[in-house]
Amino acid sequence: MSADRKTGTVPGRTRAGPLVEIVPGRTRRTTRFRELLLSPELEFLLEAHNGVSARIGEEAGFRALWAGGLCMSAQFGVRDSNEASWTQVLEMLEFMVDATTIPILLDGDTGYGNFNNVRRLVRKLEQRGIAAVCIEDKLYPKTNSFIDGEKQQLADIEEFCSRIKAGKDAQRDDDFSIITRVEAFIAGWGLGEALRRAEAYHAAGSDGILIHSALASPKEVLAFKREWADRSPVVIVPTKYYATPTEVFREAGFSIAIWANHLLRAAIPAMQECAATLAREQNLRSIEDRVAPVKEIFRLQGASELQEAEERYLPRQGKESRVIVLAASRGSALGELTADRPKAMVEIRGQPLLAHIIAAYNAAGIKRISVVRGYLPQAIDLPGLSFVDNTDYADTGELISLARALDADRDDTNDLYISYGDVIFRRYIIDHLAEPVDDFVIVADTDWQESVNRGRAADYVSCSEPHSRQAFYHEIYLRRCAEDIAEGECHGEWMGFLKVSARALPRLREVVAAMAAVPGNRRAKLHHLLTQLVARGEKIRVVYTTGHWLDVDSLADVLLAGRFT
Ligand code: SPV
Ligand code: MG
Repeated sequence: MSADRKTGTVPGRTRAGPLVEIVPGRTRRTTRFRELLLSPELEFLLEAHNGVSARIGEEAGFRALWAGGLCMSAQFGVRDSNEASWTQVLEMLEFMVDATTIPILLDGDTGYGNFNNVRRLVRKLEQRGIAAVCIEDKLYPKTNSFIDGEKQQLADIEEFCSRIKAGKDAQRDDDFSIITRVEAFIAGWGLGEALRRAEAYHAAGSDGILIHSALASPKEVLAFKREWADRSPVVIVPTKYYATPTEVFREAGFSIAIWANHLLRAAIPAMQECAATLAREQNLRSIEDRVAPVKEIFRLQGASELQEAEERYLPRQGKESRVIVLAASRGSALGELTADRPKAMVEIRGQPLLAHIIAAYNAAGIKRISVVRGYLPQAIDLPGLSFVDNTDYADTGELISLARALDADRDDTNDLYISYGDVIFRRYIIDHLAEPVDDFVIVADTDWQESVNRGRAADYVSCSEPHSRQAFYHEIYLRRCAEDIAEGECHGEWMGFLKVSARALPRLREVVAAMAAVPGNRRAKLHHLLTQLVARGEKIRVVYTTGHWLDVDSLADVLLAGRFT
């Protein structure tokens, strides 16, 4: 194709204005479309009708797309007769532009009205990042060219030229293209009418001619091209003359061939077959290998980009935190109540104790919960949990249970909460734990005298400062946690919760593994772990609170828990 054909405005020149699509480091889509239109090579446009088909077209290597009226209306389930409003088309175009980086040529039908509608259309297309529009010389509402073409009325030439001129005057980006589609052959006219019209449209400012034909042979479009020569680029839609070798189009010097409806036509038999199979067989087995995996949908949607963005933008805390609930022991003190289930499954107000614990964590947005089972593991069967079994539960303590749970899940990307399976609590306690950003956080009950008065075994804490009104604003750290802290040094009762930041998890693993390796620690409890962490120089932040939790150790506790609200 000779350089003479390269008419049109100078690529790259842009009228100033806020509406021009500017992507840093990349040529504008309008400019890239114009380059394709003016290129001496035969270029190809693929039909796309929504965001995902547009992305598939781009991935296949197409350098531009055809947003065809036939397929866009068909995917809405309506006819190619302007039944979908132009703004509905515009909405879909926006998804297509967002899903791609390549230029899109809109099949703008007749321009949806007269000159005034065309200029508004052009403005809106530029705003949405569409590179070019094609308008055809028919009347609104149009009918598809392959339906009773001969009955279709062509537009008055002058009136159609006014649509072209108004569109060209309206564009702000000089590289936006308006292709004009000559429907003379479709409407049963001859070459003379086609050329007369093309000439007028060219003079009115059209950037290229789409010459359409419904014949099974390319003879009309080839005849047109011979006469038209290189006055402006010529675009074809070979749907009906599909058997023509592409070389013929190349040799004839066409600018662009549009594969105008093939993605939708490919999808239709695939969908029909899938629907019929499922209706017939009422199961998914036979279809699974013939449909795209769900992962492929995620990929086409760009799901991984969102995951990366979530990492960057969303606060991590609490989001994907996980919990280890230590629930291996039987709770022999509960007698008959634990004959057929471990303590964590004893019912409190109609629900297993463990269900109350899970509900509290779920309410705080934490759903990754793993439970260490020991005594009668099968009895712990609540949904949505993962399980770790400590088969040595009878002669090991909580430290070993924790060590097993840490070994079972080595994901250290999120904060970890460690909890007992026999402690119920008000939900806000989790918020107290979650708030400080320290590596280790525990909650201590200032009402520790209550446990002393009841004569029960408890883990007491001695801290850097006792609870007081002034201390509310201070950062308080653990000094010691044990069952036998002298009254003068005791500041609270440890409630059994420990939060460990993702950052500190490798250090926790190290300490737990080192302790678990010592035979004398087989029955070690978590307060031994806290003491060891402090001994190693870790700072364990203490948050004081009062009441609103219950350690279920005895039958009396079960009764008390039943009244716990
Ligand atoms: C379209 O794809 O909507 C077209 C081409 O306009 S045709 O259906 O051949 O008219
Ligand atoms: Mg169309």
